Amino acid sequence: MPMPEIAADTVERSPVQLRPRDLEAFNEDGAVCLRQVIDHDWIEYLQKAVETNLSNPSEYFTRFTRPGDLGGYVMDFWVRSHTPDFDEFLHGSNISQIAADCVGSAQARFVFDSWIAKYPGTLTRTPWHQDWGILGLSFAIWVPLDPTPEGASLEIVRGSHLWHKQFYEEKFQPEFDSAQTDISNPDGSSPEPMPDIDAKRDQYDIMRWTMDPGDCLIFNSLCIHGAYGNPYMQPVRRYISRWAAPDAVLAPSGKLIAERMRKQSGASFPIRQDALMPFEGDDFPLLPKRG
Ligand SMILES: O=C(O)CCC(=O)C(=O)O
Repeated sequence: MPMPEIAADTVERSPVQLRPRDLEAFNEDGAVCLRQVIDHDWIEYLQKAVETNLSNPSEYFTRFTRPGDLGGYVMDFWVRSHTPDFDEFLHGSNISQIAADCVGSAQARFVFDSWIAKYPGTLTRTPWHQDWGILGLSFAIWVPLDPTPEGASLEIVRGSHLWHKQFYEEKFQPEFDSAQTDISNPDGSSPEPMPDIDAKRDQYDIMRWTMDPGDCLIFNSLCIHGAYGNPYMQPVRRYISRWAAPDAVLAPSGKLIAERMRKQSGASFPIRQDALMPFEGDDFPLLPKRG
């Protein structure tokens, strides 16, 4: 495995503080795009980390495109514990400071991470979905590793985290058992299938951003989000870390996270899908705000 050329502790950490208007957008719209807050040395570091991981994928590596499809859409999960360079980034960069600002606390709970690469010509889209599994404030920090035009960037339905509705996407989220509801829908109903947003795009307030390396997009996990493939000539890669407030707990719908917890702590660890479990163990550290 090639060693990264820069040592994590030699990379400077840029001070960054979310402004009141950033927090307002995060709370009200469900997402905020911060411009040029991640050092470019760290972006290079992450680009290399993705390539290192790609040459030795984890058991969670997934290819969404099928043989014969144009382009390629691939991702790997829980990469921090598989490829230590991601861990270096999480501990050495200002990312935990950004996360802690979002929860208004001195620390934020790191939950898991992933990267996604979509190669030129990919038609396969990231379907509209919500990220379930955590009860309490939780969000993703989506860090583009390549220039990412609007047409390949993440799209978010403004304010959909406040609808108090759970939607599932049957093909993309087969692990979600529709009985595992986290939120009481206002009408007391169960999670419902995701509406066909693309068929009625004009009826939704869809936010999207052209993004460059150094930017990041923070979005509430309950926001409906999705993305096109990659109709451009260059690959688009992103590193996504998922965070929660220190007091957030694993929700009934967090089956994938619970399975991971069980795997890490031995076969005797119970998956109690009926209960709300605290996040435990080295996989889910509380990372301090710094800077
Ligand atoms: O970047 C993408 O295409 C999808 C990211 C996403 O849906 C997520 O992180 O939950």
